[in-house]
Amino acid sequence: MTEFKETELDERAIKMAKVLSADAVEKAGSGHPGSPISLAPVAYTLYQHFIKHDPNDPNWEGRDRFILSGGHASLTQYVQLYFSGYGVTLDDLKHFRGGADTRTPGHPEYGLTPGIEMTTGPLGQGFASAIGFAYGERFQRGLLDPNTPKEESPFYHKIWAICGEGDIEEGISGEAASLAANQKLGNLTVIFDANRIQIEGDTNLVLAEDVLKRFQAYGWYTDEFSFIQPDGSYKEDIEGLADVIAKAEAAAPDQPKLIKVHSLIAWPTPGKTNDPSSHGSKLGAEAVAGLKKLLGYDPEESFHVDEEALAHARKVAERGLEAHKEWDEKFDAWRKANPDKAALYDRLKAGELPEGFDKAIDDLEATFEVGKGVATRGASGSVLNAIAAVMPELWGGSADLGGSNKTDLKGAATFAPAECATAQWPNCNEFGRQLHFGVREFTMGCITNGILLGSHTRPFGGTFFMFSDYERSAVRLAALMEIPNLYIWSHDSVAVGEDGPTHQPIEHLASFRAIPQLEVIRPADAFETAEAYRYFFEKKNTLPGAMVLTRQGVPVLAETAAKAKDGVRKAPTSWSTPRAPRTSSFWPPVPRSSGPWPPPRPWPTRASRPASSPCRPWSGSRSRTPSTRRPCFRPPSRPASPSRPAWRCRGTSTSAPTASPSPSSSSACRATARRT
Ligand SMILES: Cc1ncc(C[n+]2csc(CCOP(=O)(O)OP(=O)(O)O)c2C)c(N)n1
Repeated sequence: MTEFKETELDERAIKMAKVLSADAVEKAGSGHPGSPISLAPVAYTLYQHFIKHDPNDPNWEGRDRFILSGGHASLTQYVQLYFSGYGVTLDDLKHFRGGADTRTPGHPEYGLTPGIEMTTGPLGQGFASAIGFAYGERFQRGLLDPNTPKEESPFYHKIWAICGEGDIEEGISGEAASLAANQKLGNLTVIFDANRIQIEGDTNLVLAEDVLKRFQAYGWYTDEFSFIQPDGSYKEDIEGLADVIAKAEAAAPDQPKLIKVHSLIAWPTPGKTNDPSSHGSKLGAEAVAGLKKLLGYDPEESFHVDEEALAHARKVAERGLEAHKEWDEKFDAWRKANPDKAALYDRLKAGELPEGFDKAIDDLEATFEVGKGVATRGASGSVLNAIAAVMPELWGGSADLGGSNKTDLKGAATFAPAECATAQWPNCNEFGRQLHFGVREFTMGCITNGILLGSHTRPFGGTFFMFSDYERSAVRLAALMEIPNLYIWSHDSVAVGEDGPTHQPIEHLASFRAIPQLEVIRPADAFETAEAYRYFFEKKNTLPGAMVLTRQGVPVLAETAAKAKDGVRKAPTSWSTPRAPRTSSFWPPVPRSSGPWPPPRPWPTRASRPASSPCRPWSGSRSRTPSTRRPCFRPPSRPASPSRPAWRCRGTSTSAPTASPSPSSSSACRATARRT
């Protein structure tokens, strides 16, 4: 039982949340009103009673994190941010989906709106990244405050998420849920809004299994609560819901929790309740008027604010301030008792590198032998191990290809509870830094995104370049959010050997290079690999980077020893006479099974010189347009990049993107056009 008692003002605030959501979509002319209307009591209960937050300081270190996995229901969150006093205004609600200048876009965007922890919209990713947030919480606490019982540590916090059937149907949620249970992520609670409606209608057609049993099998704690009463009536009993959540929190400290809430989409909108049309279209004037009448609002008035109910809801900010003050005391005591850790925290928070970072790379480079054949994946592994020695915040692993990707950190404990230990990985520790994702590339991308968003630490994840396809959607989201995820993609070309065409990346380089704000880095040799890492970590621009690395040995070049340091970050490095540079799309060259090695280079026969351009955005060969709108709510460790392509082209008030290739009007399919 909780001490949470629903008052008349709570009830009025929930009604207002429903009406404002309906009005916002109606004014925008499009959007997703159904779930924000029926989820209003759930979100209100979480924001008012469970989530520890300080609306006056959205980046407060001690806050709980909330992720709305079904980003289409963004008004669910925007209205609570307005109620809580995050600085989201009534005007912002009136400009929902309002083009480039809106702070309330169709789907929540990280860095744009205070209180939004992550960009969501691609279903399933919020769920999976919430698990990454929980990874980040634990690892960061292990770095900074490992010996304090977790709930007493200033670095302990909880992760809350709301998801819908769409998230549950996506395989990514199941993949990630499996890991979450293994990891005993007891600070994660997900509310599953089971309204049994999605765009095409009743979910019974496509989601027939008992979801809670499935999650129990993963090892989750599960429970359910219904607003639909046995007699068919509907009661938004938020006290009952709060009891179920509180019971879960108390009963399962070491298990992630899934609470299924049976609801009716858009309840109580006349003609639209439990109707799929309410999912993604405006309700229409008649239905909105009907909703307002039912809830005691004037149907003629839009965006009416019940000031008394709003003032009541805003009191959550006072409670947040109190919680923050208490936390400050705890934090100050921790600082005094742990000056070294406090210095580490300050460095991580500022996004700075440790003192020995350059030396670690310099010392490693001093061991490289010019002329020797070294696979760049091997060089990458050496760099990771060298910098890991001075960067305790660096952690990562692979999707079951650690030995091949060279992502193993020598001597590191595995990030997993001790009871997960295996013959191969006996050293498991809840604060370990070696990650194992299983064969789950997409999960790896989502979890590392969550780690970056939820902590100040620096994760990396490896797989074969071929299987980066599985991870692509999370990579794209990292690029969109401008978070410096690090992908280590080895076996970069047709030269993967005997595995054959299923393992040969062909279009991958071009397709990943087409993702705006993803820095695809393909170093030519060991020196360029080391320098690419140096630059990736040292630059303040925090875009994600993909290291595309060879399986096979490639010669360590004398030229790069001298020039790679400047070369990776500037214009292409030249090896021969200064003619028009010609960047190689098939560099490094592929070793041939017979014939001389290295093979004769084709370039000198042409009127051009070879040049290495391991990362096109770094050498300035891809144009960027300045951002139309600066993100405003990011912690110092996650600054935005200085210039950004026009990802944010939405609505009518921005020009078309220029950073991404525009399809030719005459050839929707270029390959077909070329053939015909
Ligand atoms: C990966 C992905 N595929 C498709 C969509 C388009 N889409 C948006 S919402 C939705 C249906 C979601 O249903 P549900 O989670 O039940 O949401 P509710 O109807 O309860 O709002 C779909 C298919 C998407 N956003 N992400």
